Amino acid sequence: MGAIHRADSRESVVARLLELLREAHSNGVELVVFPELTLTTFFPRWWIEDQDEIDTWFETEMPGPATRPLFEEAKKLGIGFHLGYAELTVENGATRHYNTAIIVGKDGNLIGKYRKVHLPGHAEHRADKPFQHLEKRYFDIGNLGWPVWKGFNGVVGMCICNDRRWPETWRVMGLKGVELVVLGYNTPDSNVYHYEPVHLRQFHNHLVMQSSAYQNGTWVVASAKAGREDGFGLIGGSCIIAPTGEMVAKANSEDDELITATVDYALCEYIKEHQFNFAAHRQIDQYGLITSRTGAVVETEN
Ligand code: CDV
Repeated sequence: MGAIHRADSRESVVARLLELLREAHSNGVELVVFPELTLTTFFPRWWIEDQDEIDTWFETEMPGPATRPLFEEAKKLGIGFHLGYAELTVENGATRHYNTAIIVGKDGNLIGKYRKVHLPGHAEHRADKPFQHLEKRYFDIGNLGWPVWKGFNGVVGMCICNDRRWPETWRVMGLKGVELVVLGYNTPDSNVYHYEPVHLRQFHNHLVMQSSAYQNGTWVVASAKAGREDGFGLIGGSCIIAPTGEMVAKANSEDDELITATVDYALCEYIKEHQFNFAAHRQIDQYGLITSRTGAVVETEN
């Protein structure tokens, strides 16, 4: 997806999604993957104090009035889709805000929902910075884990943006036999905390997804927002990665653009049965620290 500006309405974004959906359908596509927080600009870049204003970036129902045409058109065309959005809900009497994604099947029924676990950024206003990254202020930590579902002739899972940088995300789904991970991301073209060249940010983006695809024998479809939203750049670089770790399709524009690939699940088996045969080679009695310690502690033997 190209840029979505602060003033753009949900309806105007959905009109763009419908165009992509129709183009995908005419190309024989079965599943379309839209980005993280598809329906709005990447609002965590702004410090907003008024909770009512913050809540205007969130969806209280899915589908709602603005998104229903997308669900209806997808069902009519018999095409599935993945959509990232900001979710406002009430759980056990408490209001919750999640960075959420769903997969809808070709029959229009919900296949699954995921809520982002690894929220990046900070919660306080950093007035000295040219932009903010306030996911830790605006969202609650996802509480659904990393489920996988049968769908699209395989085993499908999701993660969202910063989740893709963490090996734990992928290994949990890998241990559930995932064959296709779909994800959306909004990666700013500069680091809010320190200088980092754009080429390095794009390199890391692809590096983590290609290595994770290989290490878990899964296809990855990664859908970015790109271009400049109200002057703030996003790296783009949407791509489709095979279980070998090889990239088989990549966006080359910063606008709305369809890229496609045919997913051959036999390639998952090739990796899962040989190099990354978990049952044959994993040594779980050696991995305890991974779930018992959060931060690194220097712990030498001498
Ligand atoms: N939306 C994100 O999660 N963005 C992060 C940035 C902050 C590093 C990312 O991993 O791309």
